[in-house]
Amino acid sequence: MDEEILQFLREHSSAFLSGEEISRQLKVTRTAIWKRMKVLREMGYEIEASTKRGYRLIRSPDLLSPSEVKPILRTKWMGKTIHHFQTIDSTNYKAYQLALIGAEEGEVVIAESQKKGRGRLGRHWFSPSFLNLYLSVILRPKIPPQQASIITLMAAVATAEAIEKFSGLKPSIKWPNDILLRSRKVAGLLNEIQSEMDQIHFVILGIGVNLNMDERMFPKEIRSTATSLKKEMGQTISRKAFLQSLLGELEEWYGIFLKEGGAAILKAWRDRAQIEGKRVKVTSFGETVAGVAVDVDSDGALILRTQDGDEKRIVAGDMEYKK
Ligand code: BTX
Repeated sequence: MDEEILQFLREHSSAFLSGEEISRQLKVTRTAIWKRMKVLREMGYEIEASTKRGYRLIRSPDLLSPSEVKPILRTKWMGKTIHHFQTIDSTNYKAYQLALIGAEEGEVVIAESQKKGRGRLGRHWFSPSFLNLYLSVILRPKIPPQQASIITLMAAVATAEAIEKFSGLKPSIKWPNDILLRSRKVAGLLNEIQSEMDQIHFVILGIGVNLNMDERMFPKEIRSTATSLKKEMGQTISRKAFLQSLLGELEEWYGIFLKEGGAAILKAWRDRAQIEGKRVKVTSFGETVAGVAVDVDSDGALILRTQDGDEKRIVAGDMEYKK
């Protein structure tokens, strides 16, 4: 009902709308409208109320609800359906459940906060309210599961491009899927797939971007390794505007993948990551290996030359650069 009230107020933003008119249109009591207005104000909507004339919308908060986001989206199909939550366990989990019951390609789940934001390998993604972006996109590419990692690389490239176009700063990608500004993590990606032997059913692209967190807001344990766009740009970020940019880039890069194949994605990923020749340490399944990074292959695996000159292929893990 809140979305309907807002839609109605927006359509008449230059005039007052009486409570009676709204309650007639939405077929609810005036008391119910009054209660919803109170809730909307608590959410940050500035609504002028006059006993004689009714209600008027003065200003909207930077919320990521469909009624705020849809009018500014420039995508053709991505984000046409947005499932928006004030708070949720994890947008990835929700998107997965929706995909299982038939949600379509391009449907998006957004939350203002996550109680159990998920990182890779069961780790936690810090997801406080109203500051950042927590997003999961459902894709249904007709590709075999072996090619799924290229979709992860694609999402990393699209996120880095969105950050660059939005801020003018130059983010880099750190294997496997961290997006860094000045060597600090500004965004993380967690992609999950559901497939059978030779066909993917769906991919969930989970993306978290730190937008408006100040340094003191980060938990101590990640304060020196994480950053936000606000911190890097020195100004408050419009989350709506950033979301518009991110969905635009995701749609474009996914289109490039479908049209030109994985090679175009891999090239863009390599340009961003500049991994070749870097001295690194990788922890994978409890084992730590040091060496020089050679490349990332089309499956997203890291190729490492170890101190004994052997080449190792590492499919999953955490990488650190060595000085
Ligand atoms: P990751 O495992 O590479 O990174 C998780 C690690 O990053 C944590 O262990 C912690 O050290 C650090 N960290 C936690 N929160 C933050 C943060 N906000 N900023 C910077 N560093 C942090 C990365 O996993 C994948 C993250 C994906 C998050 C999105 S949000 C939308 C979607 N839904 C969901 O549950 N997860 C994804």
